[in-house]
Amino acid sequence: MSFLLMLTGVEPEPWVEGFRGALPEMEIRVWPDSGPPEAVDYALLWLQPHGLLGRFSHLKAIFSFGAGVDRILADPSIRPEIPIVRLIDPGLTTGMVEYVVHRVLHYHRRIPEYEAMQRRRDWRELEQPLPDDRTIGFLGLGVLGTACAQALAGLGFDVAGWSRTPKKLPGIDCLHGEAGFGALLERSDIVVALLPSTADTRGILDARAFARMKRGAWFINVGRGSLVVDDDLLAALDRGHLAGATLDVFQVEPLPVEHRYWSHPLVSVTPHVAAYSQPKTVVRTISEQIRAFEAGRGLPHAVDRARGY
Ligand code: NDP
Ligand code: OXD
Repeated sequence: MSFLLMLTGVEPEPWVEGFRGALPEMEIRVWPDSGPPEAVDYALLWLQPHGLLGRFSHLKAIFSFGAGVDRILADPSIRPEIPIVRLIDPGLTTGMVEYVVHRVLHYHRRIPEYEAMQRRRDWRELEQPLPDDRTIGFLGLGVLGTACAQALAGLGFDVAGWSRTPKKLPGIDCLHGEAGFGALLERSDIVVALLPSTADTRGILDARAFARMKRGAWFINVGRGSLVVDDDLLAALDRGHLAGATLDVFQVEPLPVEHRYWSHPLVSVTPHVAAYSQPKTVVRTISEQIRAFEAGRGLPHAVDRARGY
Protein backbone atom coordinates (compact mmCIF):
# COMPACT_ATOMS: atom_id res chain seq x y z
CA MET A 1 0.00 0.00 0.00
CA SER A 2 1.21 3.48 -0.70
CA PHE A 3 0.35 6.92 0.70
CA LEU A 4 1.28 9.94 -1.41
CA LEU A 5 1.95 13.30 0.22
CA MET A 6 1.31 16.20 -2.19
CA LEU A 7 1.95 19.21 0.04
CA THR A 8 2.82 22.52 -1.57
CA GLY A 9 4.80 24.88 0.65
CA VAL A 10 5.13 22.33 3.47
CA GLU A 11 8.44 20.85 4.65
CA PRO A 12 7.81 17.11 3.99
CA GLU A 13 10.38 15.50 6.34
CA PRO A 14 8.47 15.58 9.65
CA TRP A 15 5.36 14.32 7.85
CA VAL A 16 7.18 11.44 6.15
CA GLU A 17 8.80 10.49 9.43
CA GLY A 18 5.50 10.75 11.29
CA PHE A 19 3.50 8.65 8.82
CA ARG A 20 6.28 6.05 8.51
CA GLY A 21 6.07 5.61 12.27
CA ALA A 22 2.27 5.57 12.43
CA LEU A 23 1.62 3.46 9.32
CA PRO A 24 4.66 1.13 8.99
CA GLU A 25 2.84 -1.16 6.55
CA MET A 26 2.40 1.75 4.10
CA GLU A 27 4.96 3.08 1.66
CA ILE A 28 5.11 6.86 2.21
CA ARG A 29 5.92 8.80 -0.96
CA VAL A 30 6.39 12.52 -1.57
CA TRP A 31 5.12 13.98 -4.82
CA PRO A 32 6.53 14.17 -7.53
CA ASP A 33 8.23 10.86 -6.60
CA SER A 34 4.93 8.98 -6.54
CA GLY A 35 6.19 5.58 -7.74
CA PRO A 36 3.86 3.54 -9.97
CA PRO A 37 0.63 5.60 -10.09
CA GLU A 38 -1.61 2.51 -9.81
CA ALA A 39 0.06 1.61 -6.50
CA VAL A 40 -1.11 4.78 -4.73
CA ASP A 41 -3.96 4.00 -2.30
CA TYR A 42 -4.27 7.28 -0.41
CA ALA A 43 -3.19 10.89 -0.97
CA LEU A 44 -2.80 13.82 1.41
CA LEU A 45 -3.24 17.15 -0.40
CA TRP A 46 -2.46 20.79 0.29
CA LEU A 47 -2.56 23.30 -2.56
CA GLN A 48 -1.95 20.50 -5.06
CA PRO A 49 -1.42 21.58 -8.67
CA HIS A 50 -4.70 20.82 -10.44
CA GLY A 51 -5.02 18.17 -13.13
CA LEU A 52 -2.67 15.49 -11.77
CA LEU A 53 -4.85 13.14 -9.75
CA GLY A 54 -6.49 11.27 -12.64
CA ARG A 55 -3.45 9.05 -13.17
CA PHE A 56 -3.80 7.46 -9.69
CA SER A 57 -6.30 4.86 -10.85
CA HIS A 58 -6.54 2.92 -7.56
CA LEU A 59 -6.94 5.82 -5.12
CA LYS A 60 -9.25 4.81 -2.26
CA ALA A 61 -9.52 8.18 -0.53
CA ILE A 62 -8.07 11.67 -0.47
CA PHE A 63 -7.27 13.43 2.80
CA SER A 64 -7.16 17.19 3.07
CA PHE A 65 -4.24 18.70 4.96
CA GLY A 66 -6.56 21.54 5.99
CA ALA A 67 -10.14 21.95 7.16
CA GLY A 68 -11.17 23.71 3.94
CA VAL A 69 -11.59 21.50 0.86
CA ASP A 70 -12.53 24.13 -1.73
CA ARG A 71 -9.27 23.80 -3.64
CA ILE A 72 -9.46 20.02 -3.69
CA LEU A 73 -13.07 20.06 -4.88
CA ALA A 74 -12.13 22.43 -7.69
CA ASP A 75 -9.63 19.92 -9.15
CA PRO A 76 -11.31 18.36 -12.22
CA SER A 77 -8.88 15.43 -12.25
CA ILE A 78 -10.36 13.88 -9.06
CA ARG A 79 -12.90 11.21 -9.94
CA PRO A 80 -16.28 11.88 -8.32
CA GLU A 81 -16.43 8.49 -6.58
CA ILE A 82 -13.24 9.06 -4.55
CA PRO A 83 -14.08 10.15 -0.99
CA ILE A 84 -12.48 13.43 0.10
CA VAL A 85 -11.92 13.66 3.83
CA ARG A 86 -11.64 17.03 5.53
CA LEU A 87 -9.39 17.63 8.49
CA ILE A 88 -10.95 17.71 11.92
CA ASP A 89 -8.04 17.80 14.32
CA PRO A 90 -7.54 18.94 17.91
CA GLY A 91 -4.39 20.93 17.06
CA LEU A 92 -6.18 22.78 14.27
CA THR A 93 -9.10 23.62 16.55
CA THR A 94 -6.80 24.87 19.31
CA GLY A 95 -5.00 27.15 16.87
CA MET A 96 -8.24 28.65 15.58
CA VAL A 97 -9.62 29.21 19.08
CA GLU A 98 -6.39 30.94 20.16
CA TYR A 99 -6.38 33.19 17.11
CA VAL A 100 -10.03 34.23 17.27
CA VAL A 101 -10.08 34.75 21.04
CA HIS A 102 -6.91 36.82 20.78
CA ARG A 103 -8.32 39.10 18.06
CA VAL A 104 -11.70 39.48 19.79
CA LEU A 105 -9.97 40.45 23.04
CA HIS A 106 -7.71 42.84 21.10
CA TYR A 107 -10.75 44.77 19.88
CA HIS A 108 -12.84 44.31 23.03
CA ARG A 109 -10.05 45.71 25.25
CA ARG A 110 -9.63 48.66 22.84
CA ILE A 111 -5.96 47.84 22.17
CA PRO A 112 -5.90 49.59 18.73
CA GLU A 113 -6.96 52.82 20.47
CA TYR A 114 -4.34 52.41 23.22
CA GLU A 115 -1.70 51.77 20.55
CA ALA A 116 -2.69 55.02 18.81
CA MET A 117 -2.58 56.80 22.19
CA GLN A 118 0.90 55.45 22.87
CA ARG A 119 2.09 57.03 19.63
CA ARG A 120 0.75 60.37 20.96
CA ARG A 121 2.11 59.74 24.51
CA ASP A 122 -1.47 60.10 25.68
CA TRP A 123 -2.08 58.56 29.16
CA ARG A 124 -5.82 58.11 29.68
CA GLU A 125 -8.18 55.37 30.64
CA LEU A 126 -10.90 54.54 28.10
CA GLU A 127 -14.30 53.31 29.13
CA GLN A 128 -14.23 49.50 29.12
CA PRO A 129 -17.46 47.55 28.45
CA LEU A 130 -17.89 44.17 30.13
CA PRO A 131 -17.90 41.10 27.85
CA ASP A 132 -21.65 40.62 28.18
CA ASP A 133 -22.09 44.11 26.70
CA ARG A 134 -20.43 42.90 23.47
CA THR A 135 -22.04 40.59 20.95
CA ILE A 136 -19.72 38.36 18.96
CA GLY A 137 -21.42 36.96 15.86
CA PHE A 138 -20.10 33.88 14.08
CA LEU A 139 -20.86 33.22 10.43
CA GLY A 140 -20.37 29.46 10.46
CA LEU A 141 -21.05 27.24 13.46
CA GLY A 142 -19.17 24.14 12.35
CA VAL A 143 -16.33 22.40 14.15
CA LEU A 144 -14.21 25.56 14.33
CA GLY A 145 -16.95 28.18 14.65
CA THR A 146 -18.57 26.29 17.51
CA ALA A 147 -15.26 25.83 19.38
CA CYS A 148 -14.48 29.56 19.11
CA ALA A 149 -18.03 30.58 20.00
CA GLN A 150 -18.01 28.36 23.08
CA ALA A 151 -14.63 29.71 24.21
CA LEU A 152 -15.92 33.30 23.99
CA ALA A 153 -19.22 32.42 25.68
CA GLY A 154 -17.07 30.94 28.46
CA LEU A 155 -15.38 34.34 28.83
CA GLY A 156 -18.79 35.95 29.32
CA PHE A 157 -19.43 37.42 25.86
CA ASP A 158 -22.88 37.50 24.32
CA VAL A 159 -22.40 35.06 21.43
CA ALA A 160 -24.56 34.38 18.39
CA GLY A 161 -23.90 32.18 15.38
CA TRP A 162 -25.30 31.50 11.93
CA SER A 163 -25.33 28.22 10.07
CA ARG A 164 -27.05 26.67 7.06
CA THR A 165 -29.14 24.27 9.13
CA PRO A 166 -30.87 25.02 12.47
CA LYS A 167 -28.83 24.27 15.61
CA LYS A 168 -29.11 24.31 19.38
CA LEU A 169 -25.88 25.02 21.27
CA PRO A 170 -25.77 25.90 24.98
CA GLY A 171 -24.89 29.56 25.61
CA ILE A 172 -25.03 30.50 21.91
CA ASP A 173 -27.96 32.13 20.14
CA CYS A 174 -28.19 30.03 16.98
CA LEU A 175 -29.62 31.58 13.82
CA HIS A 176 -29.94 30.24 10.30
CA GLY A 177 -31.34 31.10 6.89
CA GLU A 178 -31.59 34.42 5.07
CA ALA A 179 -33.27 36.24 7.98
CA GLY A 180 -30.72 34.89 10.44
CA PHE A 181 -27.85 36.27 8.36
CA GLY A 182 -29.10 39.85 8.50
CA ALA A 183 -30.08 39.57 12.16
CA LEU A 184 -26.61 38.34 13.10
CA LEU A 185 -24.86 41.15 11.21
CA GLU A 186 -27.12 43.81 12.72
CA ARG A 187 -26.61 42.83 16.34
CA SER A 188 -22.89 41.94 16.40
CA ASP A 189 -20.10 44.20 17.63
CA ILE A 190 -17.55 41.80 16.18
CA VAL A 191 -18.37 39.55 13.22
CA VAL A 192 -16.19 36.46 12.73
CA ALA A 193 -16.39 34.70 9.34
CA LEU A 194 -15.71 30.96 9.65
CA LEU A 195 -17.62 29.70 6.64
CA PRO A 196 -16.27 27.39 3.94
CA SER A 197 -15.93 28.69 0.39
CA THR A 198 -18.88 27.26 -1.55
CA ALA A 199 -21.16 28.35 -4.39
CA ASP A 200 -23.52 29.77 -1.72
CA THR A 201 -20.96 31.62 0.40
CA ARG A 202 -18.61 33.20 -2.15
CA GLY A 203 -19.06 36.98 -2.08
CA ILE A 204 -21.56 36.78 0.79
CA LEU A 205 -19.78 39.64 2.56
CA ASP A 206 -20.51 42.44 0.11
CA ALA A 207 -21.51 46.11 0.37
CA ARG A 208 -25.03 45.18 1.51
CA ALA A 209 -23.73 42.90 4.23
CA PHE A 210 -21.18 45.42 5.52
CA ALA A 211 -23.88 48.14 5.53
CA ARG A 212 -26.01 45.91 7.78
CA MET A 213 -23.21 45.65 10.33
CA LYS A 214 -23.25 48.14 13.22
CA ARG A 215 -21.36 51.36 12.72
CA GLY A 216 -18.04 50.86 14.53
CA ALA A 217 -18.15 47.05 14.33
CA TRP A 218 -15.04 44.97 13.72
CA PHE A 219 -14.69 42.17 11.20
CA ILE A 220 -12.50 39.06 11.44
CA ASN A 221 -12.15 36.74 8.43
CA VAL A 222 -10.56 33.39 9.16
CA GLY A 223 -12.78 31.38 6.75
CA ARG A 224 -11.80 32.03 3.15
CA GLY A 225 -10.87 35.15 1.20
CA SER A 226 -13.54 34.38 -1.39
CA LEU A 227 -16.30 35.13 1.15
CA VAL A 228 -15.46 38.83 0.92
CA VAL A 229 -15.86 41.40 -1.85
CA ASP A 230 -12.59 43.20 -1.13
CA ASP A 231 -13.52 46.57 -2.60
CA ASP A 232 -16.71 46.59 -0.52
CA LEU A 233 -14.81 45.85 2.69
CA LEU A 234 -12.25 48.56 1.92
CA ALA A 235 -15.06 51.03 1.19
CA ALA A 236 -16.78 50.20 4.52
CA LEU A 237 -13.48 50.79 6.34
CA ASP A 238 -12.65 53.97 4.40
CA ARG A 239 -15.96 55.60 5.16
CA GLY A 240 -15.62 54.76 8.86
CA HIS A 241 -18.54 52.36 8.96
CA LEU A 242 -16.32 49.53 10.21
CA ALA A 243 -13.72 50.19 12.91
CA GLY A 244 -11.25 47.56 11.76
CA ALA A 245 -10.67 44.19 10.15
CA THR A 246 -8.43 41.23 10.87
CA LEU A 247 -7.82 39.17 7.75
CA ASP A 248 -6.04 35.83 7.70
CA VAL A 249 -7.34 34.56 4.35
CA PHE A 250 -7.44 36.23 0.93
CA GLN A 251 -8.80 35.82 -2.59
CA VAL A 252 -5.22 35.38 -3.80
CA GLU A 253 -2.59 33.90 -1.48
CA PRO A 254 0.11 34.99 -0.91
CA LEU A 255 -1.58 38.41 -0.73
CA PRO A 256 -0.09 40.38 -3.68
CA VAL A 257 2.47 42.95 -2.49
CA GLU A 258 0.53 45.82 -4.06
CA HIS A 259 -2.75 44.98 -2.33
CA ARG A 260 -4.26 47.79 -0.27
CA TYR A 261 -4.84 45.49 2.70
CA TRP A 262 -1.10 45.43 3.46
CA SER A 263 -0.95 49.15 4.26
CA HIS A 264 -4.49 49.99 5.35
CA PRO A 265 -4.33 51.50 8.86
CA LEU A 266 -7.45 49.63 10.00
CA VAL A 267 -6.50 46.22 8.61
CA SER A 268 -4.39 43.54 10.30
CA VAL A 269 -3.02 40.93 7.91
CA THR A 270 -1.71 37.49 8.82
CA PRO A 271 -0.57 34.92 6.21
CA HIS A 272 -3.23 32.18 6.58
CA VAL A 273 -1.95 31.02 9.94
CA ALA A 274 -5.03 31.22 12.17
CA ALA A 275 -4.97 27.44 12.52
CA TYR A 276 -2.12 25.25 11.43
CA SER A 277 -1.66 21.56 10.70
CA GLN A 278 1.08 20.00 12.78
CA PRO A 279 2.45 16.45 12.55
CA LYS A 280 2.12 16.05 16.33
CA THR A 281 -1.67 15.75 16.09
CA VAL A 282 -2.51 15.46 12.38
CA VAL A 283 -0.45 12.31 11.70
CA ARG A 284 -2.45 10.45 14.33
CA THR A 285 -5.77 11.93 13.19
CA ILE A 286 -5.26 10.78 9.60
CA SER A 287 -3.56 7.45 10.35
CA GLU A 288 -6.45 6.43 12.60
CA GLN A 289 -8.91 7.21 9.82
CA ILE A 290 -6.96 5.13 7.29
CA ARG A 291 -6.85 2.20 9.70
CA ALA A 292 -10.58 2.50 10.41
CA PHE A 293 -11.34 2.67 6.68
CA GLU A 294 -9.16 -0.38 5.97
CA ALA A 295 -11.08 -2.19 8.73
CA GLY A 296 -14.36 -1.36 6.95
CA ARG A 297 -15.53 1.38 9.32
CA GLY A 298 -16.04 4.09 6.66
CA LEU A 299 -14.89 7.70 6.54
CA PRO A 300 -17.19 9.79 8.75
CA HIS A 301 -15.49 13.08 7.83
CA ALA A 302 -15.85 12.65 4.06
CA VAL A 303 -17.23 15.86 2.57
CA ASP A 304 -20.49 16.18 0.70
CA ARG A 305 -19.36 17.29 -2.74
CA ALA A 306 -22.76 18.67 -3.74
CA ARG A 307 -22.88 20.85 -0.61
CA GLY A 308 -19.28 21.93 -1.15
CA TYR A 309 -18.00 21.31 2.41
P1 NDP B 1 -17.44 22.95 9.08
O1 NDP B 1 -17.74 22.26 7.80
O2 NDP B 1 -17.40 22.14 10.33
O3 NDP B 1 -18.48 24.13 9.32
C1 NDP B 1 -18.92 24.96 8.31
C2 NDP B 1 -20.01 25.85 8.88
O4 NDP B 1 -20.43 26.75 7.86
C3 NDP B 1 -21.26 25.04 9.31
O5 NDP B 1 -21.83 25.59 10.45
C4 NDP B 1 -22.17 25.23 8.10
O6 NDP B 1 -23.56 25.12 8.41
C5 NDP B 1 -21.86 26.66 7.73
N1 NDP B 1 -22.27 26.93 6.36
C6 NDP B 1 -21.83 26.39 5.21
N2 NDP B 1 -22.49 26.88 4.15
C7 NDP B 1 -23.37 27.77 4.66
C8 NDP B 1 -24.36 28.60 4.08
N3 NDP B 1 -24.58 28.62 2.75
N4 NDP B 1 -25.11 29.38 4.90
C9 NDP B 1 -24.91 29.34 6.24
N5 NDP B 1 -23.99 28.59 6.85
C10 NDP B 1 -23.23 27.80 6.07
O7 NDP B 1 -16.05 23.71 8.85
P2 NDP B 1 -14.95 24.12 9.92
O8 NDP B 1 -15.62 24.80 11.06
O9 NDP B 1 -14.06 22.98 10.22
O10 NDP B 1 -14.09 25.15 9.06
C11 NDP B 1 -14.71 26.28 8.48
C12 NDP B 1 -13.79 26.90 7.44
O11 NDP B 1 -12.71 27.57 8.09
C13 NDP B 1 -13.08 25.94 6.50
O12 NDP B 1 -13.93 25.52 5.45
C14 NDP B 1 -11.93 26.76 6.01
O13 NDP B 1 -12.34 27.50 4.86
C15 NDP B 1 -11.65 27.73 7.16
N6 NDP B 1 -10.38 27.44 7.82
C16 NDP B 1 -9.43 28.43 7.86
C17 NDP B 1 -8.25 28.22 8.51
C18 NDP B 1 -7.23 29.29 8.65
O14 NDP B 1 -6.11 29.00 9.07
N7 NDP B 1 -7.56 30.52 8.38
C19 NDP B 1 -7.95 26.92 9.14
C20 NDP B 1 -9.01 25.98 9.08
C21 NDP B 1 -10.19 26.24 8.44
P3 NDP B 1 -24.18 23.72 8.94
O15 NDP B 1 -23.63 23.58 10.34
O16 NDP B 1 -25.63 23.97 8.92
O17 NDP B 1 -23.69 22.66 8.01
C1 OXD C 1 -7.52 25.66 5.99
C2 OXD C 1 -6.55 25.19 6.96
O1 OXD C 1 -8.38 24.91 5.54
O2 OXD C 1 -5.54 25.88 7.18
O3 OXD C 1 -7.44 26.84 5.68
O4 OXD C 1 -6.79 24.13 7.56
